[in-house]
Amino acid sequence: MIAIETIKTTCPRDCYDACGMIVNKRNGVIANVLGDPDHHITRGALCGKCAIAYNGAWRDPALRLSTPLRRVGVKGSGEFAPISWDDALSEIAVHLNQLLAQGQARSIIHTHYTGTVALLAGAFPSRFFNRIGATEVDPDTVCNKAGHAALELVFGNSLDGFDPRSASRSCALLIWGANPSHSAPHQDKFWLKEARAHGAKLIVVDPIGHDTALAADLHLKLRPGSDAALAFALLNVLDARGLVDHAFLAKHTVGWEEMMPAIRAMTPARGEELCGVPARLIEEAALLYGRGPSLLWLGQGAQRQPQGGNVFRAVSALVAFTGNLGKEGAGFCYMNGGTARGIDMAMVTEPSLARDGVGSFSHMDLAATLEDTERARAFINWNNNPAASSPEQGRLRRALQRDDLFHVAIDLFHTDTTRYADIVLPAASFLEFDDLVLPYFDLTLSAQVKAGEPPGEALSNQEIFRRLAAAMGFNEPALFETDAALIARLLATTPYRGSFADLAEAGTVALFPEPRIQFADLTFATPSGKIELASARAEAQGLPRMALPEADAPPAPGHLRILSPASLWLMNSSYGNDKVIRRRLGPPTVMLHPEDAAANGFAEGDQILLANETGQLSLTVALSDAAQPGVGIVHKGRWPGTSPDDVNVNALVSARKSDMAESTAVHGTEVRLLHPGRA
Ligand SMILES: Nc1nc2c(c(=O)[nH]1)N[C@H]1C(S)=C(S)[C@@H](COP(=O)(O)OP(=O)(O)OC[C@H]3O[C@@H](n4cnc5c(=O)[nH]c(N)nc54)[C@H](O)[C@@H]3O)O[C@H]1N2
Ligand SMILES: Nc1nc2c(c(=O)[nH]1)N[C@H]1C(S)=C(S)[C@@H](COP(=O)(O)OP(=O)(O)OC[C@H]3O[C@@H](n4cnc5c(=O)[nH]c(N)nc54)[C@H](O)[C@@H]3O)O[C@H]1N2
Ligand code: SF4
Ligand SMILES: [Mo]
Repeated sequence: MIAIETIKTTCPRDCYDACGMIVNKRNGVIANVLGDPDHHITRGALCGKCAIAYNGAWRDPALRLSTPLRRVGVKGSGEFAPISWDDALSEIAVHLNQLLAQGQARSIIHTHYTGTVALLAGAFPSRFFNRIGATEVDPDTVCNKAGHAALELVFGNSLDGFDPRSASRSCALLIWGANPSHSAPHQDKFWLKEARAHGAKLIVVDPIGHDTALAADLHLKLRPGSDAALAFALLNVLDARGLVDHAFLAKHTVGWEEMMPAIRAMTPARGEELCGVPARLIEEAALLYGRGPSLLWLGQGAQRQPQGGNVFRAVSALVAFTGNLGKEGAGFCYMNGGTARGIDMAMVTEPSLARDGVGSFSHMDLAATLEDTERARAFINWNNNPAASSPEQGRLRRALQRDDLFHVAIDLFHTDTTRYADIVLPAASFLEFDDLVLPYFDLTLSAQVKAGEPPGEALSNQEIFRRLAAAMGFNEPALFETDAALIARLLATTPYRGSFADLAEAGTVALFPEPRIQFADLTFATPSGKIELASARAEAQGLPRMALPEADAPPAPGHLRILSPASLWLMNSSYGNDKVIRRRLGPPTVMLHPEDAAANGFAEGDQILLANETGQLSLTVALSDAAQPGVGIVHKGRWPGTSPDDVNVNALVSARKSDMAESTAVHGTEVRLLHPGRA
């Protein structure tokens, strides 16, 4: 008799879709992991990358870490020997307790991010780091912090987005600096198509002609970093065509009058000069969006520019000038946080454990900090792979070679980062324990359900830090709270009235029967209680009082702006070790516009060397009209160790910060194009 069992669970990766999944088990063993045909987003198939990796590398016992390891070779050599959990945890505890006894808690640096964004596995370990008073590398600074900071200035909240279900009432969807065809494949395939079938026009603002942009009604293929100028040009048209909602401005905003001179000066013709977008398209886009109600999806690409904060302040002014808020079919979304669903992340992270506070610095300063023997004595990374994902790759890896930096890495796999660790701890994957997932696009709630046993002795992040807390001799109950107890407490704070077992059966539940109206009461957590288009708070932070109508200068001849957005086949650097994924990826390429390639003497398939003061990277040339002159595309996330010169695109990315919140300016990276033989 074959025993068949089916378990519903949820993909907890850093992805807009939060897919529902079906795990089929045969005789107690996972046979396959599929998309849930009944899930409202997924409707059957997982994305290509997860369909491969969750049935490949993530369940491959030969690739998964299954026991704690201690380094036996030189740092970076990748030579390790298995040790017991007791030995591993007591060695870590001895090191950390020594630093605490010396008053050096802040020199314990930890970094974490997107391995899983489920509530417990993504955040519970912060309790431990709060308790010891360690220094956290501010995770959002490598991804989206400039955008958060900008939206907080303008609206008082960056984590309250539209409810995607409201799109059925919208006349236009404006997608600004996101690529759903890669980063939200199911929203692309279903949500966008259905909104358009209901009559919404789709406008995409992106320097790349990606699949979502090509399918749009209008694609504004602007120069990278010229978004603020484009936003002002759109506002110019709205003003000239009488599409500004003056009643809304008067009642719910402050500072709009101060923007008017710059708006009146940014004619579509001037916009075309600065952004490279034909004036006619600027006119058409403004008319479509301005008619409303319209939704604005603020992706994460545009705010990863050197002036990304300014860009977000300028673009979000479109919402205010057209009164696209507080009503059906209108709004903007960067991402949806927990508050509207009753979840307070402090319940998971327990900041009150930090009796003497904690430290924090920008991810852009990671390499410089790890080089510093005073500021960094121990380094713990969990849920991330900085040797692949972080800027200043060469410098970072040299810092990781420091013999006097005690490094613990926690991962499912041996990565480019674990190579440098003193102790490697094996983590259980999301298929191997229960958790809660709070999707960040939809306003739903999902269960992550244990479907199988972890390989060997691997443990969930939560369990690792509970055991480490015990090894350190701590006794605060919050450090030992069980998963079941915390899940039950969290569930009780949401509008959902079932138990975890009920949720596990359902998979995903809607928490609001009707589409939630974003900012329904039109009150804002800003000092004035209104949308702040001009802001004294910004001035106090040393920022301009309001958004400026600026555009970055295009690169000099012989130089390229490199964009390194989400790859179709990778999730950040995850899956880069899956052999099927690697076949799909092919050799590492830079996508060039045919005009650029011809002007610089390159043809399809040629080898090319990209170089700047931070580093260099050799790649194969791929020609595509998706690029534009002056812009090269190198998707993020390949494993350096799988590339011929042992680096990926982050070898070229400097520690430059954007204008707000010390956040990444990765899409502002400029390089020279060189012929390898002649370099
Ligand atoms: N050039 C360039 N670089 C970028 C970006 C870019 O646009 N361009 N984007 C940036 C962005 S947006 C982000 S968010 C960062 C992301 O960077 P990271 O957060 O470092 O993401 P990954 O590289 O995928 O690393 C996640 C690691 O967690 C591991 N993991 C998975 N599940 C678990 C688990 O349950 N427990 C533990 N302990 N580990 C687990 C995975 O195996 C993987 O090694 O990268 C940034 N880097
Ligand atoms: N397949 C896949 N999906 C992913 C990820 C992945 O690595 N792979 N990563 C996940 C993570 S951590 C994140 S943060 C999200 C990110 O997903 P998105 O929000 O889609 O962000 P990105 O992929 O970084 O970039 C989106 C777009 O921004 C554009 N862009 C770059 N510079 C500019 C500019 O100056 N102006 C404008 N208007 N656009 C610009 C790029 O061309 C790109 O098409 O995706 C998540 N989903
Ligand atoms: S990464 Fe995104 S698209 Fe892929 S399975 Fe997970 S939630 Fe779905
Ligand atoms: Mo991200």
